[in-house]
Amino acid sequence: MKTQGAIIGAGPSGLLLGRLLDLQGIANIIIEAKSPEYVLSRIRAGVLEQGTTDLLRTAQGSDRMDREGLVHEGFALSFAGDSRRIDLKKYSGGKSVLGYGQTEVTKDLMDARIASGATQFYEAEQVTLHDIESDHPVVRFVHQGTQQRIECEYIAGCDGFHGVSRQSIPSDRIQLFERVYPFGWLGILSRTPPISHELIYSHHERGFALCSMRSDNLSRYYVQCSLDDRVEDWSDQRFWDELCCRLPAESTRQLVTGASIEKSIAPLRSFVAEPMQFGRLFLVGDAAHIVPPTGAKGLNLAASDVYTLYHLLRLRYQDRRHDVLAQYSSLCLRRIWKAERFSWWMTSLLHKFSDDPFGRKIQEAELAYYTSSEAGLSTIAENYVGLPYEPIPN
Ligand code: FAS
Ligand code: PHB
Repeated sequence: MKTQGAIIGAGPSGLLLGRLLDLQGIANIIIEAKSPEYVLSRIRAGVLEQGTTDLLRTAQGSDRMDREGLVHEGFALSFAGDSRRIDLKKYSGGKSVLGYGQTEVTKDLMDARIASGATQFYEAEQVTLHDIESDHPVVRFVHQGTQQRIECEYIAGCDGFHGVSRQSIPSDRIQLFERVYPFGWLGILSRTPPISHELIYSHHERGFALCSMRSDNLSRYYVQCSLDDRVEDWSDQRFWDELCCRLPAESTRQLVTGASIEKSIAPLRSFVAEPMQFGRLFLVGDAAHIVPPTGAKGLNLAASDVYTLYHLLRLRYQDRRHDVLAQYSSLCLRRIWKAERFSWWMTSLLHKFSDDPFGRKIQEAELAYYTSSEAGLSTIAENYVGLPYEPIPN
C-alpha cells in the first residue's frame, strides 16, 4: 500500500489528525494496535480547552460534543477547610472549558472515520517503522495474520507513551526529560449525580482529591493513592469514605455515592522528548510528552500538537512549502513546556508529598495567596483554559 501519511495509533491524536487530513484530501492510513472496544474502554481525560473544541469542530466531529458537553466557567480549589472558586471567565478574558470525556471524543472521531471510508487497521501486530530518514519511510505490521507494508511520505507517531514511534528514534538523537511523582491517582466512575456542577480540586493533609463529572448522572472522582496500592485494595466503600475525609464538610453533604462502574490507578509523571521529529517521523501527543492530569492538559496538549502538524502538512501539500515541517518540534515544544510547568505546579501544590507539616503549611499559604490575588487568579485561569496556540508560519 502507498499513502501520503501513515498514522500510528487511533487514540485522540491519531484519529483527530487523520480526520483533519482526510477533509483536506491528504491521504492517510491509521494503524492501531488494539481493538476499538479496548481503546474506548480506557477512561481518561474529561476537560477540553477551547483550542481543542475548536479543532474538533474543524474536524466536523463535534455535533454531539456541542449538544452534550458541559460548559465550565470556573472550578473550586479547597484547602485548609476553605473552598475558593476560580472564576475562569472573569480571569481569563471570557474563556471557559468544556466537560466532555475523552472516550466520547474518541467515539465521535471513530464514527467519522468509519463514515469517511478512510483506511484503518485495528489490532495491528508487530508494527515497525523503517527508513524514517529517507523520503519514503515504510511501516510494516501484521494484520489478521498477514504481513502488511505501507510506503508513505510522512509518519505521525500518535502511539502514546508506550508506543513504537519514539522507540524508533536512535537514543543519541533524542533527549528525554522526566519527573516521576511518588504517588498515583485512584479514579472511579459512578452513575451518580456529580457532587457539584463544577470541578473541585482538594488539598488535604490525607492527600489530594478531585471531583469531576461526565454528565449530570455520571461522576468521575479521584483520590491520591500510594504507588503500592492495587485497585483490589480499594472497595467502593473505602473509596467513598476516603473521598469524604478529603473534602470540605459543606461539599460532602451533596455527595451521592454508588457502585463504581470503572476503577483504575494511574501513575503520575512529567515527561518530554526533544526533538519531536526525526527525518519523516513526527511524534504527537503522549508519544512525545506526558503531564500529571492535575492541570487537565494531557489530551489538550495532544490536540495542539495535532493542530500544528495538520497546518504544516497542509502548507507542504497545498502550498508546496517543503521547508515548514522542520519547525514542527520547536513550535510544539514552546507551548508544551509551559503546560508541563503548570501541570507540575498544580501537582506540587495540591498533593501530599510527606508528613512534613512545614511543607503542608507552605502549600496552604501558596493556595491562600494565589486565590486571594488578582494576579494569582489570572495566572491560574489563563493556564487552566489553555495558553494561546503558537502561530503557524505563513
Ligand atoms: P493515547 O495513549 O491515548 O493513544 C495512543 C494509541 O496508540 C493507543 O490507542 C494505543 O493502543 C496505540 N498504540 C500504542 N502502541 C502502538 C503500536 N506499537 N502500534 C500501533 N498503535 C499503538 N489527560 C487529561 O487531560 N486528563 C486526565 O484525567 C487524564 N487521565 C489519564 C489517565 C491515564 C491512565 C492515562 C494513561 C492518561 C491520562 N490522560 C489524561 C492523558 C490522556 O488523556 C492522553 O493525554 C491522551 O490519551 C493522549 O492521546 P494520544 O496522544 O492519542 O495517546
Ligand atoms: C476528569 O474529569 O477525568 C479530569 C478532570 C480534570 C483533571 C483531571 C481529570 O485535571
